[in-house]
Amino acid sequence: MKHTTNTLEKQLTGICGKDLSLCTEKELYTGLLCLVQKMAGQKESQEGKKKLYYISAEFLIGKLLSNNLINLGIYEDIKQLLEAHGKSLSRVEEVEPEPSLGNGGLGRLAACFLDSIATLGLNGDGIGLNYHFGLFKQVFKDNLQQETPNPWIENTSWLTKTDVSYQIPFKGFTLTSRLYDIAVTGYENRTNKLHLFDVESIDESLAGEDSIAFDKEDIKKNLTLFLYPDDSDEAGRLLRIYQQYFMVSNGARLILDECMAKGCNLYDLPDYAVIQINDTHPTMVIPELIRLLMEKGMDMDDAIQVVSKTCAYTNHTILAEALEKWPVSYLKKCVPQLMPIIEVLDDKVRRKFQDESVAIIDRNDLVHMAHIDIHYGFAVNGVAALHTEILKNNELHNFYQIYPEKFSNKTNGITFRRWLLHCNPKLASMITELIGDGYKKDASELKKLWQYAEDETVLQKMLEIKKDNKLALARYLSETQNIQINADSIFDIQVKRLHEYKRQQLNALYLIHQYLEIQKGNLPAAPVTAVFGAKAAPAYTIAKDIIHLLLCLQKLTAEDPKVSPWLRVVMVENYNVTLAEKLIPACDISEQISLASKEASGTGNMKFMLNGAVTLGTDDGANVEIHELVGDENIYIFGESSDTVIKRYADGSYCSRTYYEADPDLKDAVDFIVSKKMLEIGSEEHLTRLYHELLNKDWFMTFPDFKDYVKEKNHAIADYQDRMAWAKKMLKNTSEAGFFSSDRTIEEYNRDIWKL
Ligand code: 26W
Repeated sequence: MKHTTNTLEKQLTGICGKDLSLCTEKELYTGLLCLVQKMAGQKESQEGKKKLYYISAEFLIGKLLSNNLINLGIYEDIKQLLEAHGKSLSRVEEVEPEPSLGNGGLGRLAACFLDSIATLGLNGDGIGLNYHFGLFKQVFKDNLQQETPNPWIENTSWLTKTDVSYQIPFKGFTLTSRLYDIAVTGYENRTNKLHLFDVESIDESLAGEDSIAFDKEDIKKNLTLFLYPDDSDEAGRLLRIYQQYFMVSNGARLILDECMAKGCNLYDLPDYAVIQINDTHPTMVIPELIRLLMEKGMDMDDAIQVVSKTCAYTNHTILAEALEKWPVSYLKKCVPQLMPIIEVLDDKVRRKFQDESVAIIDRNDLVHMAHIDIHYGFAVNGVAALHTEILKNNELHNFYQIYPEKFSNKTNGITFRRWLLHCNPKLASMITELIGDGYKKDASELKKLWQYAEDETVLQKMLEIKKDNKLALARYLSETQNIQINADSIFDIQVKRLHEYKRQQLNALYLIHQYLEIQKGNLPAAPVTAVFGAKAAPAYTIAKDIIHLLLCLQKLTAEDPKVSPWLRVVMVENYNVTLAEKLIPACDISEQISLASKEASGTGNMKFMLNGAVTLGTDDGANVEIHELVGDENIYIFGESSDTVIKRYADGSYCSRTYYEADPDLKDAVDFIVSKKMLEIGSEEHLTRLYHELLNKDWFMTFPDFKDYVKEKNHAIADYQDRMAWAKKMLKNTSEAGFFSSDRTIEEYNRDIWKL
C-alpha cells in the first residue's frame, strides 16, 4: 500500500507542479483527472473480434472522478494521500461539474451498462452526442421551475479530442463532425470508450446566460448545444431529427471504419459488430447503414440482410406519446437521402404481411420508428418482466405474433460501484466485514447477509449507518440549498422525472390529507419529511403545475407551527445524479407509485432497495420483481393491478369525478389545491389548472388508488416505530438486491443477444 501511495504522490505532484498541500481543490481535481486518464489509457484493449456498439441519445454518466478512482483501485490511496496533505477528497469531488447528458432512467441505464460492460471485460463502446449544455439546470423562482443552461465542458475535462471526423450530409448543407472520447473504466478490468460526436462549427454563444432559448434554425451552430430541445414547435422537432441523424451517421461510419480496419469484408459485418439501439432515438442507424453499405457497392437486398443481423432494439416505454413517429415531410426536409430506403423497407413489409398495423409508413405519412427496429433488427427486448409481457400481449402483440423468437426480457440493473461502493461507503464496509468482498464482483453473494436477520448488533449497525447518512444529507441540504430537515423524522423520498404517470400528484394529495388531519389534531405515528426531486420538460404544462403545487406545500408545511413538527415537504432544486447519490443512502421509504402498467421498469427503485430503503409502490415495472424477491413482509404494495388499468383504458370508462364525490377525504384533499390558504401562497393560474385537470381528466388515474395509498403509507409509517423489525426489512432489501446488478443484466444481453 505504502509503495503505491508513494508512486501516486510522485505522479500527482508532478502533474500539479507543486506540493499537494499548496494546491487548490480545482488544481487537485485537474491533476487527478489527468492521472486517471493516464492510468485508464493503459488499460485500453483491442481484444475481441466482435464489438458491441451501444448507441444512445443519452448517457447520464454523472461525475466521473470518484467512480474512476474506485474502478482503478486507488480510491483509498488517493483519499489518504490528500488527507496527509491536509486536503479532502470529498471537497475535491465538489468542484467537478456534472455533465447532464440525459433526461432520466434511459440515460442513466446506458451509463450503468457501460460500467458493467467494461467491468465484465467485454468489448463494447458507447456512441452518442457531445451536448455542450446537456439537459437544463433547474432553478426555482416564485415557486416555479425555470430552466437555465448547464455548461459542463471546461478547458481540462474528461473529453479527449480525437482525429476522427466525418462529413455528414443534410439537405442543402454538410456538417463536419469531430469525435471526442471519454474513457470508461471497468472495475478492476479493461477500459472501454464512450464516443461522443460533436459539430466543428458549434457556437456556444447562441445560448444566453440564463435562458435555454436559442435560434433553433441555425443547425450548423446549434446541433449539439442542448439535449432534447423543447419540441413543442416544429423547429424543435426538426432539430431533433438533425441530431438523431448526425448521431447515427457518424456512428455508422465509425463502426464501418473500425470493422474494415479489422479486415471485415462488410458482408460479415454481423461477425464484427452488434449495434444495440437504445429506444427509437437512434433508429435511423438502420436505413443509414444500409445506405452507406450501398454506397460501398453492396446490393440493397444484401445490405438489408447484413444490417438486420447487426441491429437489436430495446423498448423503454409503452407511453404512446413517446413512441416516435416522424412525418415523411420532416425527413424529406432534413435527410431526404433516407426516404427512398425507408420506402423500400415499408414496401417489403406491406407485401409480406398485408397488415396496416405493422406497416412502417402509415396512412397519415408518419414513419413509425419502432416498426423499423422490429422488422429490421434481430432482437427486441423490454426492460422488466411485466413490461415485456405487456409488450408481447398488448402494445406489440401483432409483432410478437410475427416474430416470437425476437422477443425477450432483460430486466434493468444498476452498477453497484456507483450506487453502493461510492455513494454508501459505510454500508459497503459493513457488508465487507460481514460477508467478505466477493459481492463486489458477484452481487448475488449479498444474499449471505440474510444469515444476520436475527442478529441485533448487525441490525443496530444498519440503523446507525442509515442515521449517519440522514445526518449527512441534512447537512448537505442545509449547506447547498438552505433547506433544514430533521434527521429524526422518517425520510420518505420520491425522486425521478416529473411525469403524470409517475404520480407525484398522488403523493401530494396524501400530504395534503395528512396536513388536514394534523390540523384536526390527528397526529401521525411519527414525524415525516417528504422529499421530492424532479425536473419537468420545459413544455409540459401540467408537470410544471405539479412542481408548483409541491413548492407551495413546502412553504405551507414549513411555516405552519402546528404542522411542521410532524410533516415537512421539501423539494430539492436541480435533481441530478450527484444529488441522487446523497438522497438514496439516506432514504427510509422509497416512493415508486406509478400507475400500474406505465413504468416500464424504474431503476431508482433498485438503488433505494440496495441502500436499505423499503419500497412503497404499485405492482408495476421492476417493483413486481422486487416484491417477489423480498416478499409481502418487506415491501408496501398498493393500488389497482396493471390488468385492471389496461382494461379500464380499453373500455374508456374512467371518470375521476365519481371517485371524488364518493370519498370525502379525497374531495377535501383535491379541493384544498384551490383553497384560500393555497392561493395566498401560490399562483391561481397554476393551481386551478391542475385542480381542473384532476377533477375532469386525471388521465393517469390517481383517484382510484388514493384510499389504498393512504392506508399503506400510514401502515409503513406505523411499522417504522418498531426499529428492530424495520431494520430487518432493510436487511432483507439489501440482501435481495443482487439480482439488480447491471452486471447480471449485461451478462444476459451478452448471452442472448450480443454473443461477444
Ligand atoms: C419523445 C422522446 C422520448 C421519450 C421518452 C425521450 C425520453 C423518454 C424517456 C425519458 C425515456 C426513459 O427514460 N424511459 C425510462 O427508461 C428506464 C430505463 O429502461 C426505465 O427504467 C423507465 O421505466 C423508463 O421510463
